[in-house]
Amino acid sequence: MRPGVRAASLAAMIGCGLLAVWLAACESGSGPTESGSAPVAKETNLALSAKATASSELPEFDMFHVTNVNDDQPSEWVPDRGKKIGAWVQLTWDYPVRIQRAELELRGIGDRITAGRLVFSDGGTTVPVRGTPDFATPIKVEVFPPREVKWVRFIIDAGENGSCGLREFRAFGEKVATP
Ligand SMILES: [Ca+2]
Repeated sequence: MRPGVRAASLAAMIGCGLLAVWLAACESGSGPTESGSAPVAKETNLALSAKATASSELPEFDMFHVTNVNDDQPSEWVPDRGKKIGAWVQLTWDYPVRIQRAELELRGIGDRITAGRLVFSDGGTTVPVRGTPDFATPIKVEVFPPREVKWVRFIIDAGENGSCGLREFRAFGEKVATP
């Protein structure tokens, strides 16, 4: 083989080698990939479309209204101090909803709810609610199996300090399709 032809063949072999390395890198996952880029469905907080009612509101202040539990803001609902145990807050919809999870965001101060329960308009089993170790962590409640209801009520059974209340009462799920 003449020197010029030999050099051209060598260059072609090196080129093929580089191509093989690049292909191997792609196959091993170190190259560009689209895995993990699928969009994640966002949960719907049904509370934002519900009407909120409560057993009471703290009477001596004009800022702890029940409508604060589903406004997606740091505003707070606080029941009457003397009626803390057994106080309740309820979300009601004009249409049936299927609830699979609830979340209770506590007030950002030391008044901590330590126990409670969820009751539903279907009259079925009560779902117990246990408090979190600190008031900064929202209480998450799985509702399994999901409940098809028109309202859900959270009842306070125990709490620390005098003014237990909630920043937000969230209910995640979906609107039930009606024929
Ligand atoms: Ca709020």
